[in-house]
Amino acid sequence: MVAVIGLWVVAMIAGLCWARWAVAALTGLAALAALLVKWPALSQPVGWVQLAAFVGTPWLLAIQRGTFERQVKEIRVAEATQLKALQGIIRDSVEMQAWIRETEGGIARITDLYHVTKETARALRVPDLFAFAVNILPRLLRASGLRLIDLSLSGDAPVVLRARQTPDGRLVAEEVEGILPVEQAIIASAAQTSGVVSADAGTLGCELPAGVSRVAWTPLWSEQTLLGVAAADDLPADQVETLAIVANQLSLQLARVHLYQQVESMAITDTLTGLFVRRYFLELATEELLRAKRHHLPCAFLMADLDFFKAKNDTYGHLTGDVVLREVAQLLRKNLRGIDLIARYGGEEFILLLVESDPEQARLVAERLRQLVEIHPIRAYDELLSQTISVGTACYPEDGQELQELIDRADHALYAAKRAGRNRALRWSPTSSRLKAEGSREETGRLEPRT
Ligand code: GH3
Ligand code: MG
Ligand code: MG
Repeated sequence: MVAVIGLWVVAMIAGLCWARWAVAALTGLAALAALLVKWPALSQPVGWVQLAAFVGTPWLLAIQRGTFERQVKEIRVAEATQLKALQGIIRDSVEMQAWIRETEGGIARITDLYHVTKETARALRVPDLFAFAVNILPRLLRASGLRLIDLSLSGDAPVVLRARQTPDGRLVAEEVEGILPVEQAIIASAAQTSGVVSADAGTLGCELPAGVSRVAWTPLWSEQTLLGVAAADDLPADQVETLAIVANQLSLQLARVHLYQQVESMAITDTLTGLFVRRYFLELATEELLRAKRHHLPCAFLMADLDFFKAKNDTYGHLTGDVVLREVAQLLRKNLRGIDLIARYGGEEFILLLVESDPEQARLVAERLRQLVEIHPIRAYDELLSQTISVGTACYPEDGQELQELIDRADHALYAAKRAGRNRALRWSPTSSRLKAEGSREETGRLEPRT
């Protein structure tokens, strides 16, 4: 009986362990042993029930264990699927974060570029353009210095604007006289390039500024015209593309500024003589007279008119007359100081403002200019001509206080010079104004008309 129970217990354990062959063998053995010891009594129906329970319980346990094993397996499979899905989600989210970071970087660059355009688009002059660029560019470029070379002034030397990095990372405009050898080398190579070039002292063949080991530069082209060059000192290699993008913006803005300056200069410059127009002269003279009043400084207004110019036109034609007019205008301008003003006031009449000049200085200048024109031979097409001018002068503060009054009096003095025989310079006096008044009355009676 003990063996029967022992076999049954082992069969139960095998059932627990889901060892189906062992359960079958052990329950078979246990049933056989039970039949041998005649337990249960199979003559009674209850005996069959007992035998069935005896043999069935290890199988029930085994079935339970099997179900449990299957469920565990299913759960593990589900877990593995979920884990895989989770890993996929984590990978996607990492990729998404990297993309967001990259997109944010791109947006920041586009925003900065937008700011470069917005800032520099306000500039109307090249120095303003550079100042605005210097303000915004440290956000885009990690350069230790910036240079903008303006090549627009045909004939004149290039204009170089420079900025250096301060220890706090800002770029600050730097004043250096003249063009440095590195800038000369950059200008020389710019016309042959179209993109960003980066070079050290050895490649450039000249010394670099102290503390600079490399310079990157790019020409600023507008269609077929080289407007200038943008250069960055010690620019990291990964920023070359950014410099190219910035340079693209700068060339657009530089072209716009040049166009603005051209239009502005056309509006204030007389096309035939290259002198200022009357309106612009009056604007500048108003300022200058105010300054003279503020600082108690003298100044003088000169009105100069070509003598018998109508006859020259009539004899040689208007084209020749134009050449004479232009020559006289240039002669007068070249023989004035840079601070003095000269403009074409009317047809063949010029107005001059001699800054900080007293009556004696004004007399000397007027006489010198008159003589210069008189002795200057003028080549106009096939003709070699001469020309004289008459000059009237009015001095501040002695001859008048207000701009129009001074101009009128210089004109009265000019009238007096014409009446006195032309080719002479006279200063205003009350007599000249009287003469002019009488002349005007006579002119209405058609005595001697004057321009
Ligand atoms: P005056 O000595 O009194 O000044 O005599 P004028 O002949 O110079 O003076 P007038 O006023 O009789 O003539 C001025 C002439 O200047 C008439 C006009 O045709 C000429 N003129 C004005 N503007 C121009 C110009 O742009 N080109 C040319 N070729 N002639 C001009
Ligand atoms: Mg004249
Ligand atoms: Mg005239």
